[in-house]
Amino acid sequence: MAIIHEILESVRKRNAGEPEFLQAATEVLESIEPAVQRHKKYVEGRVLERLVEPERVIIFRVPWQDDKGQYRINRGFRIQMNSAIGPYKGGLRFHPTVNLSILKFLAFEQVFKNSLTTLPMGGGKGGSDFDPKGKSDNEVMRFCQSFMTELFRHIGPDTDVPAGDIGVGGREIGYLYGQYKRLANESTGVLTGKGINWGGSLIRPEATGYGCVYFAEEMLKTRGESLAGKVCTVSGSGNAAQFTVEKLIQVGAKPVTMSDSNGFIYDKNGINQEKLEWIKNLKNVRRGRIKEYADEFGVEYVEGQRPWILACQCAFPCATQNEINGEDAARLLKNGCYLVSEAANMPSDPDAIHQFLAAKILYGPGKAANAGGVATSGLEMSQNSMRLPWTREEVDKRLHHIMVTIHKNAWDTAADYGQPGNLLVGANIAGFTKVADAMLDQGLV
Ligand code: NDP
Ligand code: 2IT
Repeated sequence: MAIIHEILESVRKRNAGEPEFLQAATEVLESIEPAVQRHKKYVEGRVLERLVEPERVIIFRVPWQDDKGQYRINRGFRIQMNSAIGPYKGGLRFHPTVNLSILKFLAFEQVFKNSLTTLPMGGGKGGSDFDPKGKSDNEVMRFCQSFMTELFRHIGPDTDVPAGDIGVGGREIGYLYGQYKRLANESTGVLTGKGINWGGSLIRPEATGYGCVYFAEEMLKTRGESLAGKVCTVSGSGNAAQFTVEKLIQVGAKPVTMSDSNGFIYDKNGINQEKLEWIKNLKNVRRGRIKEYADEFGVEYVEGQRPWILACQCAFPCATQNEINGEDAARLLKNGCYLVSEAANMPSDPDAIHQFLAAKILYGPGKAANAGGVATSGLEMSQNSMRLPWTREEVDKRLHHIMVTIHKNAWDTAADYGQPGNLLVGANIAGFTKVADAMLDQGLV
């Protein structure tokens, strides 16, 4: 459709040097073409041009002092992408690779993902090029306090509610929340992923991984199958990966790999709950490297590679963007993989996605498959507003229901637009139309 290509051309010119943002914008805009063709109001209302322009971008200096007394300076960001259906909502990433392009891609994805959750949340993302690796708890605390000293004036429980992402887990949320509370002089649900004793929700730590496996089960159900007995490769060993593996174990699947940025371990007998607890301690407490698992349990460690070289039936990318390229995808398909459920954001590059869709395997795009994390953040916000916590079973039941609903919505929408089974098209169109209609209802904003 000419109009979409014109808009994308302009987006490329206006955002040159932002490859990740352009990748995300291109994928979404190209895939929603059937909806734009069917409903002229989106073109007339200039909705696409508005969607690719963040409502607000905040960039700030984060000065902090290391343990040696040296001054250090990092860059902080918050992208407030779209508030059409609720307060900005999305995680904070602390990683040396963080830049405007990466956070804009994540914020853009978040808008459609949050729309799919069925909860009233707009989209945002933030973070810093700060690297928590090798830093002491005190250094991380001083950094978080400085970061929040600027961010606090831009967020609030009804304005913008950050959470975790890569490099931001329970420890960081604690320090960020403590500083927000001092500055704002109020105890509100301004961050999610809080500790269970101070406003957090049960199941929030588990939610991204559990949700991604629930989504995979829904995909398999369309073929009359389940995860029981399936050999699964998993990348990453952080929050998303740990609880993906935990749920895979619970449903009787066989997770055989986990990784970090140095390499992956291959446990051909399957990672069991006991070994997973060891990994949780390694990664969340000792903050060590995944290689130590191979030494501890006498299994294979493959340095400098990702798990996609192995044969598996199902793959769960849980680390980072573009971690499955075209070559990886071809190898996965050749080795018999027929389900990819993305816990990470944009882990498959455009070539990989193209191959998955062409092969008609079960492909669950991140904004649908990993929406359980932010959905449970939404449930944390609900509990904070009620000042009443739900039980573990209650939150898990709601999470499961949301994942089933997202799958059904993406599945039905794909069929409605003539592309049955294409969950990428289904998720993008379903996420888009809700936000776009809200924007039109609210006038030129
Ligand atoms: P964590 O920081 O807990 O874990 C990240 C994991 O990914 C680590 O094992 C890390 O290895 C690895 N990793 C990070 N960057 C790279 C890289 N450039 N190359 C190779 N490996 C890398 O983060 P999460 O588990 O929270 O996040 C993982 C993915 O899930 C991200 O894409 C995130 O956006 C997505 N996600 C997270 C949600 C959440 O609620 N936390 C919700 C939805 C999606 P190393 O230690 O070596 O860096
Ligand atoms: O990518 C994501 O959805 C997250 N990192 C979780 C965001 C949130 O607000 O819980």
